[in-house]
Amino acid sequence: MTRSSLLVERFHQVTSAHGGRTCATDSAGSASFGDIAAAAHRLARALLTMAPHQSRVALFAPASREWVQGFWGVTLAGHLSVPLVELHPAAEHARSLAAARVELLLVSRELMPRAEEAVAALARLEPALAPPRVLELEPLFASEAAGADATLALHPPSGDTPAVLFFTSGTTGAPKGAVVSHDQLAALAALVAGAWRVEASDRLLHCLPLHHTHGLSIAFLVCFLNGASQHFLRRFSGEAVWQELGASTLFMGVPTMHKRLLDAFDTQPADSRARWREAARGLRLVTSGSAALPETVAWRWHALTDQLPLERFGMTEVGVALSNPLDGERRVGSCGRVLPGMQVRIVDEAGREVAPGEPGEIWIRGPSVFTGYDGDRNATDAAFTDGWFRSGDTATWLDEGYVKILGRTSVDIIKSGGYKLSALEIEEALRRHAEVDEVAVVGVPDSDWGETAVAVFVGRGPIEANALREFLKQEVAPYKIPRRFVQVDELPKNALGKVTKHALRRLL
Ligand code: MLC
Ligand code: AMP
Repeated sequence: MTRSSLLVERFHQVTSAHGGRTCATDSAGSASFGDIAAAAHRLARALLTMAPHQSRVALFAPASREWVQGFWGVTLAGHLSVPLVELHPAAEHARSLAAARVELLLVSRELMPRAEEAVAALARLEPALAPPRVLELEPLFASEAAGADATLALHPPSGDTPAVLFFTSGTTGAPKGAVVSHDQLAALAALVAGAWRVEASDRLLHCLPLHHTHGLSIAFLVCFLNGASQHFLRRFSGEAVWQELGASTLFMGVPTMHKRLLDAFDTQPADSRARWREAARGLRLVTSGSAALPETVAWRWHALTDQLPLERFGMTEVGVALSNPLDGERRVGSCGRVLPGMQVRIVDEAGREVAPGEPGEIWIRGPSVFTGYDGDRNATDAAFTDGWFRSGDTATWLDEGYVKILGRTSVDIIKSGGYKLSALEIEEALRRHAEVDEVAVVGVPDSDWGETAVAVFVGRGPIEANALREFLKQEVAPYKIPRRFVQVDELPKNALGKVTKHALRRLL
């Protein structure tokens, strides 16, 4: 028999040990661990009264105390959380609701009009699908919700219960739903907190989106489950981060954020620079992940604070596999060494370990590796070999066990500002435009975003880039919209008629 959830066990330990201490703050106020626990229990009981069995619950709230309470309410009820974000247009929300077969949609009051648009878009997309029941979040925390059974006992779910479904871009067009269980999240939080010594004395400045592993598992859960407090910024802004940094001990970001912070710093007058420098120097730890940290950015942080950011390598399906050490050598240009508790191989095409200095694909095994792609057994089976998750990243061993990431093996995966984009998903969206005949999306290097997506297309007539941009705004998340559109007479193809993306990339 599977034991009960370590995630829920840890939640109870932390909320009782730190009940009166601040857990989460946002621009509107503050909540203690005790406040969060009380609200989450009320929500869980209301949810279980409405949906007694493992249900799929989408959470649509800004990064805030309410989001934290909503997440734990769904988790304590043993339901599966499907985190949605404000950034996405109704059409993308509708596709997520349909793909995840969401039964309940929990919405913060202010986002209710957006949720209604999403449900209307869902009805157009899949008229035969039963729409989710839409519930306003706030009344469910405030008191026992109407009809909820206040005496309902909350039994901890088992450790293998699915906890979160993350949509992640793949090489097959539509995003896949990666499902992570209670114990996998608990394992990730324990491994990372151990390596970075995250403790109750820490305060994280949280400005990452909560629909991905970095913001939800690596930042939010690692801190929450270790009694650290966190301040939520609704969205990243260099100015707002600098203002809050002085009261924080931890900052976790993607390389684009680090670069923007340094660029903002450089434009300040001397007195602000002095204050900001002091704030940055007061941080215990700055981490970077989700994309390669440019060496220039790492050294600029060092010049400012005498500390290098701690770079680590993670993945939705994996958690964190490699990390530079907290105390030892933080090596610029490397993601560090295998995180204790995880296993990593770098292999050639035949699955044989490569020698140090040789390139190969990273394969990963460990307690935080995900359960599988939702409802897609074939894709899940195809992602593993002998229990090892094949990452799709090319890397090489440096000396002393350090690893360097060299890039993605697939030309169809683009990493822009830390978001993973599928070229095929963007191409499919563009093909829905009546005037687009053929299209190929490729990633090109960019000093701010790491990489950006460029759409090269053949039109049925001349098409303005702005028309395509406006069209895509209704279809996909804004960060998936290519930053450049190039109209051509024809796309380069091989003898089989397939677009040669490597050749195309060289032309841009
Ligand atoms: C925003 N835009 C982007 C973009 N982010 N375009 C391409 N790539 C991106 N990443 C668009 C905006 O919609 C806007 O379009 C224009 O660019 C300028 O926006 P901005 O206001 O300057 O950007 P901002 O909204 O501030 O976003 C920048 C950012 C954001 C860096 C804060 O991209 C971000 O939050 N990135 C983090 C992604 C993340 O958390 N990844 C983790 C995945 S998990 P317009 O049309 O309005 O001009 C993972 C595992 C692991 O990878 O190891 O961590
Ligand atoms: P995601 O699928 O959005 O979780 O993104 C995971 C991917 O981000 C990995 O497969 C890598 O391609 C990339 N990534 C994460 N951390 C790093 C890093 N430190 N350096 C280079 N690439 C990274």
